[in-house]
Amino acid sequence: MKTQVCIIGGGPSGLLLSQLLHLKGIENIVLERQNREYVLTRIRAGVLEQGFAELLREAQCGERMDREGELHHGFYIAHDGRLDRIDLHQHSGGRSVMVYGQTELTRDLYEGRDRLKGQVIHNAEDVQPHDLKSAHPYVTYRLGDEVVRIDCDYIVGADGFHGVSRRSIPKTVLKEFEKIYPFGWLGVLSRTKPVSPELIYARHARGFALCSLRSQVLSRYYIQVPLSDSVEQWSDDDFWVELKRRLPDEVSQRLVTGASIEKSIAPLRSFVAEPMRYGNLFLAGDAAHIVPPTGARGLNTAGSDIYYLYHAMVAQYHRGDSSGLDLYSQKALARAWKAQRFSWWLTTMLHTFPEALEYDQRLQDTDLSYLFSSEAAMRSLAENYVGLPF
Ligand code: FAS
Ligand code: PHB
Repeated sequence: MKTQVCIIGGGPSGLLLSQLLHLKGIENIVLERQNREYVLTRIRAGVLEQGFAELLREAQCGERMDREGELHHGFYIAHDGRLDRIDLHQHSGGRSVMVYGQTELTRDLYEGRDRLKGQVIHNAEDVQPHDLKSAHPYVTYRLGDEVVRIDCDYIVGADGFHGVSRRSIPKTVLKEFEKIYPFGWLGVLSRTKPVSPELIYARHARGFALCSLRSQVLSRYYIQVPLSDSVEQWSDDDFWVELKRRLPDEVSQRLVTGASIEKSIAPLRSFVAEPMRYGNLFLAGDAAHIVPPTGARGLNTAGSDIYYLYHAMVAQYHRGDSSGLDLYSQKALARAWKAQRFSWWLTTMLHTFPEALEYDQRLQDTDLSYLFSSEAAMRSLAENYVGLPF
């Protein structure tokens, strides 16, 4: 088989790039190791920057997001028994975020691929990129007993943190930066009315909590738990009791509880791999970087990678201009590190750290009081949360 761009990974990064390139007449094939149903069972991000939402519309996959998603102009921070609102609209020069689940947008992207008769190959096993430094790289994979080869011009590794692409860059070239947090997030999805029209990030001595939503009848909640916890230890009732203890009374009293339809624990890490290009392999999304979900930057940083790569490939194929590809790693990393900083800062300010010095806890208190006393601090938070420019 032959194509122009072979994309490894059929998550949001791979599908979004595939759809955008197709619309510009750039041939591509997506290789996904799971089946579509499995990919669509994963419950992940919920908040989209305007830039990501605009990319989805450009990919002709934004119609349901615009119909069912919710524009949010602010969110709350709960602390010391009270709620304080962050007015994103006021402090970011009139911008907002779109609340629309990653599962739904991934479904929209799959349907977009189907509409354009895009090539997404599921259950692709043993995917392996080859000859990355040559002008004629190729990818092999196995479908059942058959080994298939795809010759291409470029390979995009959009295969997430546990994918094969990053591991294909020689250890003598790749540099990895990592910070592991001493806790995880226990997340619950429930068919209940959300407790608040806008998100609530709660800082509490018992640990962080987050009240989010997918729609007015589907709520998403998280509580910080020790890394040693397992999902089996947490009954739905125990979860609701603990969540209420971390919220101000005015919120916990109106919390509508219900059966969890999804319950999982995600560890928190900060991770960046450099460079994001090796020969004709380009890393994008979680294959290159991971953030703690506190700042809702994970999927959105994948979005800026895709934006840069899409425009770079259009320049290359339509005008023979390789400058975007040559600068891709530098540009994508510059923005990814800003997302790393913001996610680390918000995580550090809002979570409890078991080994923290009392001095560190005072710094957390001060960070929060400075935020609510400074227009500059509020503007900084707002511009990062709505999304820095691509
Ligand atoms: P993905 O991991 O989504 O997709 C990679 C795809 O590649 C997968 O479908 C995988 O099956 C496939 N693949 C892997 N190896 C392969 C191989 N060898 N061959 C072929 N295919 C292969 N972000 C937020 O902004 N907010 C959140 O609340 C949030 N919560 C999260 C919770 C969890 C548990 C996780 C893991 C992530 C969360 N994230 C969150 C981040 C998440 O949304 C990612 O940023 C987003 O999924 C990135 O998308 P992709 O880069 O496409 O990677
Ligand atoms: C979510 O709705 O899953 C969500 C929202 C905001 C975050 C993290 C997760 O910061």
